[in-house]
Amino acid sequence: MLSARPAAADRPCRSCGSTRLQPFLDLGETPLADALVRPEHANETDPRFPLEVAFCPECTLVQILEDVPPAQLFVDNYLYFSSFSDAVQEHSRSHVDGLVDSRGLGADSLAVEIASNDGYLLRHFVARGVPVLGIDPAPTQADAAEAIGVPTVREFFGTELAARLRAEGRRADVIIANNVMAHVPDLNGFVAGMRTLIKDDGVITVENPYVRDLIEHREFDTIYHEHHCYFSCTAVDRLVRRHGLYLNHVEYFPRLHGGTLRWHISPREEVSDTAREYLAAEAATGMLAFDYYRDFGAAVESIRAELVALLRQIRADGKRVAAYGAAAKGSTLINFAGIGPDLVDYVVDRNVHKQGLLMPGVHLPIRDPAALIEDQPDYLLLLAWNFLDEIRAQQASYIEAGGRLIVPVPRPTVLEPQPAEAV
Ligand code: JHZ
Repeated sequence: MLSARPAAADRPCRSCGSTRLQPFLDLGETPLADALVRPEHANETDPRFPLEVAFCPECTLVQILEDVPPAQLFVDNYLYFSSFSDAVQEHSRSHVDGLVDSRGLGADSLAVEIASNDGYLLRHFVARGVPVLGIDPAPTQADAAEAIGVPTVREFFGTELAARLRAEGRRADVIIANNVMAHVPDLNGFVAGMRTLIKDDGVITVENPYVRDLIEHREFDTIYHEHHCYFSCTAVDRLVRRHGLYLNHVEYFPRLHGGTLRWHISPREEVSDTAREYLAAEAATGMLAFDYYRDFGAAVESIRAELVALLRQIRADGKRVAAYGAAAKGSTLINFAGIGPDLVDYVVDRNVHKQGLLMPGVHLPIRDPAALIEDQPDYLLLLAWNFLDEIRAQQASYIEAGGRLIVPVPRPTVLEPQPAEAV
């Protein structure tokens, strides 16, 4: 089951091909983070794959060294539905409104989204009368998208699909790629495909968590096999220039997925002051050199030790802990830290497709959040800490009844019951 992996020193950079990659974090062997387990397989051992992270000293891209075949990662039993977060819905709607208004999009335009999931974003173009095309190989999500009027090509995106669409006469005025560029093993093919599909005066917007937040806020749990790359502006700039595209503008959303950047990329070079400032700030912060990443592994080790000690103490005091969010990042956290049924009773998640299944690896059961009110565990470990505000609002009754939230990063903390700032 494990794929043969070249030694770190031999593995070429996913962007520039350099063979001088410098590893800085080893999370051991972890199960696939989104491969939730059916109860009938509870007694089986899930496949595990090495999870090691490295920095490229030539193009600055942070990346994992392992490749799991995409069909195994995203199609079989892939249960991530973008529409389950109100915050993501609102973020998408305002993004679409901004694009339609600023670019004057209308009935003759085409908006393409790569990894369109359940149509959570393209639906807003449809509502504004702009033709859309979704691209997503995950069948359940594509069915959901089609059901709300979002036509979806059920394939992985790359040079081949882009060339085919272009040959059919389809060119995009806007391409949106949210939380997908990190997911593709063939990064250069993905960017080359976007260049093929975008009109010469079009714009591509790409969103992804910012590697600076990952490092500075210790968000190590966002590392898993689906995420091949962890981007800075510098790495994106160098990547897209190789394909005749320019990083022209940058927006920052500090509360989305722990800190997200939106890069505006076009065939025409029109670099904004903001984009220049981001690039300059990355150089000034030291992000372009290995030293910036060197101590991250030690920081992650101390989070693991502190979290396990905290949970053991809670257990020793005779109290009970549940967890919130059967998120992919939750799987990295609990498997890396070895948090099993001895420390946490169960996980809750409002995605009905996940309820009744088991978390990968440690096999904690996933239940409806209603269980918290019936059961009132003393503590709730927030695996989906990126949705702290939203979850805290939903769980007001649990908190009023004495339940306490624990956030795991940037260091394990039991939150006070009164409203506080999100991580
Ligand atoms: P969530 C996902 O990662 C998947 P994950 C993907 N790999 C990616 O790149 C990142 O996002 C960016 C649930 N929930 O979104 C829904 C509630 O139960 O942080 C999810 O199962 N109640 C494509 O999986 C989970 O929590 C709620 O109120 O780490 C959150 O997972 C809300 C808001 C969410 O991402």
